Amino acid sequence: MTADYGSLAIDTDRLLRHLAELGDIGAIPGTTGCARLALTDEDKAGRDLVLTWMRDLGLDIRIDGIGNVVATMPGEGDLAPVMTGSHIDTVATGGKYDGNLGVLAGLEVIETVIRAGVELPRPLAVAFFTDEEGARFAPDMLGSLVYAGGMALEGALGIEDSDGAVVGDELERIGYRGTAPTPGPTPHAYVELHIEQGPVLEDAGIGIGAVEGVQGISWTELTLRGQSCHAGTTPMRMRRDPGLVAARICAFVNDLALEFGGAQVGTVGAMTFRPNLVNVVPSEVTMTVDLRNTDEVTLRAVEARFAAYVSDVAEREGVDVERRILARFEPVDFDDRVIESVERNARDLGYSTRRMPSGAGHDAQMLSRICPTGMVFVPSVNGISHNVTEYTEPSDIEAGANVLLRTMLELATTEF
Ligand code: HGY
Ligand code: MN
Ligand code: MN
Repeated sequence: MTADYGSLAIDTDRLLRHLAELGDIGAIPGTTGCARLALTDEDKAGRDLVLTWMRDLGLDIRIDGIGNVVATMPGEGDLAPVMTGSHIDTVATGGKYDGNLGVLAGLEVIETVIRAGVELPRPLAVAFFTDEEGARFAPDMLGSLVYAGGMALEGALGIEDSDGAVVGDELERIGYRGTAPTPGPTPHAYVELHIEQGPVLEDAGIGIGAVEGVQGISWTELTLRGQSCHAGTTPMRMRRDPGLVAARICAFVNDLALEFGGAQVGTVGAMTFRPNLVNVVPSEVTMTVDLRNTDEVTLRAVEARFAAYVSDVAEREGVDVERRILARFEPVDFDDRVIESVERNARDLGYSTRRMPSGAGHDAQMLSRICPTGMVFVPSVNGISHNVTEYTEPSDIEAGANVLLRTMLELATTEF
């Protein structure tokens, strides 16, 4: 039987104010979106603001070598905290909720507990992890991967973006290359609130997702090299056109996902032609391919089909291929005890709930390597995310944050 916290609830207006204030940093003019790519000046400004709120609560702050920030309720004893958190970096066309909601709702939970004077056997902590999006520095979930011991700090610090900027230098530049060691301390448990970013909860009219796990992710960068030549004088039979190969690959990725069906998705999100001129057959094309599936065996079969097709179509067109793996994470299953806690607390609070996998990657998938982990989802309006129109209703935000509060309190009094 879980302790009775009566009517303890978060302060919804305070949380909405924090979301709006953070969303104003990197705001994209004329839209409701924001752009705070990892380790940019905008990311720094967002970090500084959230750190101010953490310090205002008197939390113990820990910044590690990859720039992860963990804020823990002060107190005696050295029991591992129940941790929550997410990320505050965004994609270039981001919304105000992806990642931000998990960090600010975590902060709100801690402020609610402190103000209510709730005594707990172990502290609560809230974190924001560096470069969750992977949109500037791949792989995604970089900070939480290092925190969980999945990547050595030295390797992470050397990662470059497409302009040659280096993670370690950018962390120095924005003042977030911390001294706390990595991997980070193992939490007692980790639970993350996040917008669903897809249509499932909204379509089902359900308010709370008890997330079972995260699907596998496979990111590949292809560099296709042919021969630039005159668009007017060069007969088609003479061409070695990487643009044609890229276009065929783009169509194939879509057809492959439809052929496998089920959870399979495939995306070509970035493509750069060089020299990118109207009257020049391109010499080189760089493109990215994102493949995901909830099942590892199926994902590997899809990757094999994709790799074989790329080799075949490039050879037919006399184009050379260079491949670079940007990210590869197997599907993860969350801890049943945490999933059940999310479900129980959602029901106790009167919310509808269902179990579901996550289509998006999350820091929770890295924390699940080191401690009992789960997630709480709330609906995305029109199932849209990674888009400036991303939106979640205040009532759903309130519901998600209160389920997070109750789940964290329960985990704090649960021995695993
Ligand atoms: O790519 C993802 O799923 C996450 O948004 N980083
Ligand atoms: Mn996210
Ligand atoms: Mn995202």
